[in-house]
Amino acid sequence: MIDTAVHTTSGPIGVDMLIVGAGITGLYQLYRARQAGFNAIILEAGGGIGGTWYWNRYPEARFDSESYTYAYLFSKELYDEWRWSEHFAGQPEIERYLNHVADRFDLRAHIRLNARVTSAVFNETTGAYTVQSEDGATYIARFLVAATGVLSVPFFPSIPGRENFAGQSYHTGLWPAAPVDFKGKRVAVIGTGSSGVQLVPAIAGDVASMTVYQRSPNWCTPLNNRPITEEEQRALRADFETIKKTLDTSISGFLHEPSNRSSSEDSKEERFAFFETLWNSPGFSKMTSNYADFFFNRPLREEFSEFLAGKIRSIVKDPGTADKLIPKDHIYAEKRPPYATGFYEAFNNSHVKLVAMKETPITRITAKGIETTEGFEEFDIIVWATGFDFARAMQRMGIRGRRGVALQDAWKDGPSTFLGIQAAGFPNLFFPGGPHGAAANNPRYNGDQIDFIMELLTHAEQSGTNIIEPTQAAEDEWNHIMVSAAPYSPFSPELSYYYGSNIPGKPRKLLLNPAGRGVLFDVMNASRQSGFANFTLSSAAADAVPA
Ligand code: N01
Repeated sequence: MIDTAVHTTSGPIGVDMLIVGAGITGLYQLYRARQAGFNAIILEAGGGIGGTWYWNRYPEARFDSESYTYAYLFSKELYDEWRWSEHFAGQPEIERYLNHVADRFDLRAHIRLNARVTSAVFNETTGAYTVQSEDGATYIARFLVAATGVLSVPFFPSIPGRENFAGQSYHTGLWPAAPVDFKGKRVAVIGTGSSGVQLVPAIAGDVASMTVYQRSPNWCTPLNNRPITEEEQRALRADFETIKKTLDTSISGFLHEPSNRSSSEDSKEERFAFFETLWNSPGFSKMTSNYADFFFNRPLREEFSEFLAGKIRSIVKDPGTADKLIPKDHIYAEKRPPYATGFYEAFNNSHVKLVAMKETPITRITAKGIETTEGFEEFDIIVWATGFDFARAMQRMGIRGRRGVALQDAWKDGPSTFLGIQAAGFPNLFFPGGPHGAAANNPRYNGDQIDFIMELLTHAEQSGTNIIEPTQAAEDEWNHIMVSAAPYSPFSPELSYYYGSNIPGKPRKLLLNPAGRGVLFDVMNASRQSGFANFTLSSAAADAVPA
């Protein structure tokens, strides 16, 4: 095998596994592959390690899953030696952690930065992919893993004149490495999803003025972040095995205590008292520790939304602004809720203004600022917090499978997968962390998928085969499970980006795994027990792949 870390010739580079993306998923895949003896490398488009946590470096970007539940659990030594400073770590700390992991496990030498993949074409004879990257290199990879994430293609809405703005403009998902100076600047923020609501309070104290352009309000609740105390640090270490077991097995992939109480056991007054406890509890526990019937009881979610509307009115001093910040088009959990600190409070500053775009839409952007149906405002900086084209990245890197079929054509009506890890017609392509995989705390699900992929590769190797592809029947069955479970998901097909609804012209299809982790585990276990019978395993000619 060629050691890609020191390879200098100009010919194609042969590798066992080429992983695209040096985010949380890609790094774990690289670790597992190298541990199993594969000659594996990562190609990463960015100039540093971290994936999402490299690109999204806007002020106050941070986890909204607890740091120790989002981080790796594969090494007790790593877990023991890394001390998260806060329950929900900020981007700089997360980036440091991922760089530490790369160094700690000798991964860095096998990662090529600034190497965006431009094409990856399957060769039917060799069973390998020919992969080209923007830096001019060509690779021949027996296995191709797209660890490209679901929130990695930033979306800019097509607002007339967007490109004419002469001031500074930034997308939260493409934030520059050099800090942006907001001091004394007139700033527009467009978008109030998780990114926008984190950024707005973070810069409110610096800016001369800020106008937040909100198309639809979101149900934003407090993150309730705080430093991890010494006592908690000790407990986190002492309880590693229990914590790991819970995170490895729980449906949500969180540590939050699920409630076994039904809402019907309480009076409305008692329910509101419980909601108050949830309001003061960390991150996603507003969902995961809510009443046991929360996801099956729409009136309960309407009541929770009523409680939240009361909270918004109590925080925001101007009743007109408060009313605009209360969602009318959806109830809690129909869209992925953001968790932030001080978002609503920011509007109590006289220099922070809200524009409700449904009442006063943006008509155009000029060199100097933004025009709405109500007037024009000049800005020095526009921040686009307008989200992502979910699960799109792997369809934009020129993947072609059997008979030269492009993945983006095969998936023109939406992704079709088996276990959210492979697609028929694209042998030896794996995409942990892609569509149909996760339904809650992402790294936990993505890790489950990678562990399964490694078992599958080992099984193939032991059986003397090297071309792996799910059967069409297995894929059809998994798609059927996804489609049948989708109506039970709380997310709105019309409003949630999980259905692709934020991208004009994108097919509406639930891109998560609505059946959840339990079903993912069940189907994976059945596959293992059957000797991976839902995959077709075959062999390329022994000398077909360059050594
Ligand atoms: O993107 P979003 P995001 N004109 O799609 C608006 C993760 N994340 O980057 O709701 C004007 O949620 C759009 O309006 P509407 C997390 O999974 C995690 O904020 O479509 N506005 C919305 O307000 C999150 O869910 C953290 O009407 C337009 C906003 O832009 C995901 O990333 C932090 C528009 C986009 O919101 C995405 O979050 C940050 C238009 N034409 C992100 N088009 C953590 O804390 C869209 N918008 C871990």
